[in-house]
Amino acid sequence: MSLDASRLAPMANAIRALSMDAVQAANSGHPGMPMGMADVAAVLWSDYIKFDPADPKWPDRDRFVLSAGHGSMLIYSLLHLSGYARPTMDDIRNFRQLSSPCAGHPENFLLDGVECTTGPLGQGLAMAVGMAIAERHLNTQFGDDLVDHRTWVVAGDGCLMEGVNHEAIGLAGHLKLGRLIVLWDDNNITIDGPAALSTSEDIPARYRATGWHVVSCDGHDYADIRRALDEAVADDRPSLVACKTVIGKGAPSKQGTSATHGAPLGADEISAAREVLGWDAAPFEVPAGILADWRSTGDRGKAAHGEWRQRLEGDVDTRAKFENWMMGVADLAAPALEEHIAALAAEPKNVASRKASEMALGPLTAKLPQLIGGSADLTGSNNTKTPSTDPLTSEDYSGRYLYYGIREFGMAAAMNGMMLHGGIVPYGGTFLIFSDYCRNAIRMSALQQVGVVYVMTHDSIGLGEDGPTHQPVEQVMSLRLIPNLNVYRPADAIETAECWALALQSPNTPSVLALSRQNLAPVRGEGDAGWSAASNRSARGAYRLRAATAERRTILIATGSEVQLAMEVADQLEAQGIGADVISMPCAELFDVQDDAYKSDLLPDVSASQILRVSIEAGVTMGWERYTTAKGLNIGLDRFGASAPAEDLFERFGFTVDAIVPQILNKING
Ligand SMILES: Cc1ncc(C[n+]2csc(CCOP(=O)(O)OP(=O)(O)O)c2C)c(N)n1
Ligand SMILES: [Mg+2]
Repeated sequence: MSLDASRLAPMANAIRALSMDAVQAANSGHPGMPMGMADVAAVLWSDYIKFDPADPKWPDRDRFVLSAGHGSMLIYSLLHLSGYARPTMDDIRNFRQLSSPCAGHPENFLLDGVECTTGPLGQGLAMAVGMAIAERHLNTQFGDDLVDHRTWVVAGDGCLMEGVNHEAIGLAGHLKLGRLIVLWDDNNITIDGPAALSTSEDIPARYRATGWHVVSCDGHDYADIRRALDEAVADDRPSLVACKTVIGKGAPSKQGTSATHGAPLGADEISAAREVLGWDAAPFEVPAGILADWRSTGDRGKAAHGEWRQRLEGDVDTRAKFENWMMGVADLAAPALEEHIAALAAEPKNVASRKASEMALGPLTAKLPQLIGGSADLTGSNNTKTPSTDPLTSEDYSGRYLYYGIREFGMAAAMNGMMLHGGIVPYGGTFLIFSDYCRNAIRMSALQQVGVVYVMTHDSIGLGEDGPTHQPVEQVMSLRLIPNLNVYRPADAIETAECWALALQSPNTPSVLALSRQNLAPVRGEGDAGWSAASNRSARGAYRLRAATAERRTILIATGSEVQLAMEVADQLEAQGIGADVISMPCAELFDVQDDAYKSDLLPDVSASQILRVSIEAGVTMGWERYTTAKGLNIGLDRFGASAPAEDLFERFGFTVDAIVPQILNKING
């Protein structure tokens, strides 16, 4: 609709006023960024971005990511002003309070229109890369008629300075994601002061070097903003639009300084700003004419949405395919694995769990087109590629396998973005040790409730010769600390398939599959012939793999590669007349939410002198007391590993029957 400056300026000032007033009322927050980017946002909303406030989840909407999440009042203002049902003005009045969905930083699960949770700088942009990949991929399935949208990002100096930015833009440039447009709030200010305190980087040169188109504009000149956005839209490379802005624009004595970054402006400065901006409406009031202009920004998208619906409904087959696709894979994962598990039950396999994962991925990727795999340059080690997943490249976005390069953090964030986009269920691999490289993105999967799957192989000293830099010791347990993350450590090929089914059955909970490099003897098979989702023994997180024959004196709880060891320890104990249960615990989180009856059946509430509980896991012991009690025995590794063949390391660090049995006997007899 191309409003002129006389209409756009008051629209931008509405953002400024709401931002100043909400931060002042909350007595905390960040007014500077929304005030600085208000003009750019007004142009973007009124002339470019495609959205329909009446249906915030319309699949073909443009995605808007506020990567500079501290400026959350920008997106709350935009959503409210343009007519989304929430946030209401009351929600905004209660910015940062428990009663309001207007949290300190934007949270995807609190408000429609917030496409992803942002605040950890850099990750919004990195997730947007995933969204842009998802858009191009789905376009190959459904064509321009149904999938044809852009991804817009507002990013600050911080987002561009973070290391993950390098990974994200490298991937985006390589994949030529031309519908990704980053609006950089180029204000030369960060918290500590002028950006020059810490950087002298030529950012446009860096972006150009990675295959991006770069254009800059005066972020307070509407015509110039339009010129730059038009250029960005027209270019078939991803675009960085450097919007030269003044942080806190409109606050007369504080604008242009870091004083506006993260603190209320104060009553005096706010009333002076009202003067400067010519804004005489009371706090949390927007004059009707200005509000009407804002409300009309959704008209373009509303019309486009109507036409889109007609196209969708005009073709019965496409519609069915589209709707089925968008339903996800939760109900389809276990059935897709039935034959595979039946075959394993008939003929148990002695394979590494990473190999078992590949074997499960065969039927999964063949039957579930929503699955998109990948690896951070460890495809052959992570066993993540299957015959159904051809590479997704800039020449052919229809592929289903991403060569992420050595970009673990970028990969994890991109996976979050893909899943948040919808229509895609991503899994991606790296060595478990490098979960720490992408840990905050794993945490963001959990916080945002997106069920991506991390395929993390080489899960213990069992990887052998690569040595302690590569041997996870604390990683499995430390990942268990993250809420809403399921950490699976399967014991054999059947458990691995079961864990894959469970991972895909939880679209709102991400999963880490911790998988072995070394072969694992099968512990399952018998009794698994008629396997179905209902008989998934891993579903309760832990189960009695074997019951004591002699009088039960001990319960051995083990995970992954140590389950087979626990079975051998039990054999020895039984030979000495000491009854031992073996519990396989592929997922502690799932066990923790079982009912008391189930838990106390597995772990009866009796004293350690009656039944000793023992944990066996080739990682730190801290945390295992939760299951073994203070009187129990925890077999683990509370130091770094070493470089040697796996068998030598297990021997050296006491993961042998001969080393474990005497400790149990001592405890029982002691
Ligand atoms: C990963 C991460 N590190 C640190 C912070 C804390 N933080 C929030 S905003 C900010 C400064 C960002 O500067 P810039 O992006 O230029 O924002 P502006 O001050 O211009 O609004 C910092 C360090 C964060 N949110 N995320
Ligand atoms: Mg800045």
